[in-house]
This record gives sequence, structure tokens and C-alpha cells, in this order.
Amino acid sequence: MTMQIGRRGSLAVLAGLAFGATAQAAPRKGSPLPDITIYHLEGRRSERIVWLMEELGFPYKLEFKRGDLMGSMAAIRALSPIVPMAPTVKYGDQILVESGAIMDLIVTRHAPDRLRPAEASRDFPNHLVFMHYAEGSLAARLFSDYRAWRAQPPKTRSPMVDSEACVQFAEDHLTRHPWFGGADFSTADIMMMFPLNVATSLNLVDAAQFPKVAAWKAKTEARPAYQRMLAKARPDGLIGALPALPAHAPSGPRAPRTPPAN
Ligand SMILES: N[C@@H](CCC(=O)N[C@@H](CS)C(=O)NCC(=O)O)C(=O)O
Repeated sequence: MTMQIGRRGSLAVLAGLAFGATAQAAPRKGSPLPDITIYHLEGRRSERIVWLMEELGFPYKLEFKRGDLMGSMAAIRALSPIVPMAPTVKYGDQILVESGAIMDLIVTRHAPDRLRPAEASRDFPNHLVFMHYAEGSLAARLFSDYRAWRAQPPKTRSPMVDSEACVQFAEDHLTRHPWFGGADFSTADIMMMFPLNVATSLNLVDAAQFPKVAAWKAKTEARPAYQRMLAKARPDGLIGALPALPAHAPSGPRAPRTPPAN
């Protein structure tokens, strides 16, 4: 195990942490795991892959420059100059981006019976919906609202599907299911944590309006694997956070809603 953790803000030291010695569970089936290196930005989406590996008890190397987001990004840019994004993952000799795809790849090939519902179950469609909803609709609309609302705070609800509607969809699901993948914790829960944190921490939505999301967050954050991820991937807490929006348009339903029966 190599471990070279630099001081906060140090330009000289790239944190190189190889984890896995404490792994509790070997893969029950699936093909052997190649060497995996996660190129990481503290507090960003690359936490998803660290968290996944901790849930699975799989070995991995974590690369980031502690306390220095731009420095961490420089290492990512060197690997992936056209779309430098976190996570970027070295999987054997392949360089991969897109957190959902990376998680699906690792589970499908190396842990096929773990962290997702059985394909024949009623939960499986919901699991897939939230695996993709996290980035495809929720994160996309949160960040487009954030940019627009910073320039011009909204006075009324948009006729388009806005941030609040997106979080309400998650809240409605959690009134009927304990987890985004249905009966059990799954990779859909890992995908949903980042955008739901963005929604409340940047004041895109009022957290008090979504008690099921708040309860889900509390129980999910209590998972030992999540706590291990925080200790390794966010050692100094959240750094370089975007400013939260000021108070904006009163929230509430735009029209009577009938939640889907899923
Ligand atoms: N859909 C991608 C999004 C990746 C992404 O945008 N990551 C952010 C950090 S959370 C990033 O690298 N931003 C840098 C930039 O946009 O230039 C995923 O899920 O991996």
C-alpha cells in the first residue's frame, strides 16, 4: 500500500492511496477485477466510485491532490484532455468517464449479484430509472436552474420541469420504497446522493419540503462504506463549494399531482 498524503494546499504532493486491505467481502462471482485507479476531485461525483468500491470491498487506488481541486484536475486533464471530468477512472489499460457507466461496468462484470435488484423483479425498472435519472434529468436540471437563477432569481415556478419538480419525483418514490432501487440499497442510491446534496446545499430547493429525501439521506450517510468513503475521499470536508442561491420564488405544486404507481 502506498500512501503519500500531502499537506492541505501543497503543490508538491499528489495523494496516492491504495485501499482494499480492509476489504470485508471478496467478489462472489464475476470476472477478476483489473487494476482500478480513481482520479478524484474532493466532494465531487468521483466519490460515487470510491463509495461503490467500499461497498463492494474491492481494491482500488485513489489519486487526488489534497486540498487542491485545480491540482487534482490537472492530473485528470493529462489523462482525458478533451473531457476532463471527475470521475475519470483507469480500468486496466482503459480510461473511462461517466460515473453511472463506470459503476454499471464494475457491478455487471465483477459483482453481478450485488447492489442491484434481480432483473426479473419489479424493482429492477425503478433501479434503472434512478441510475439514469440522477444525471440525465436531476443533475442536468439542477445545474441549468442554478446558472439561470444566479443570473436572475425566479419569481414564479417555471412551466418546465424545474429543480423542485425533479426532487419531488424522488420524494414521491421514497414514499413508496425505502431505497431508489426498491426494497434494498443499490447503486441507484449511490448515483442519487450527489445531485440531492446539490439541490439542498445550493438552495435550489427547500430541504424541509422533502422529509422522505432527508430521512433517506440520514440512513444512507450512516452506512459504514459511505463513512469510509468520506474519510478517504473528503478528508478535509467539502472544499471549493459553489455559493448557495439567495432565497427565491415561493415553492409548491404547480398543479394537482397524481404520483405514479411504480
Ligand atoms: N455525467 C458525468 C458528470 C461528470 C462531471 O461533470 N464532473 C464534474 C465534477 S462533479 C466535473 O468534472 N466538472 C468539471 C467541468 O465541468 O469542467 C458523470 O456522472 O460522471
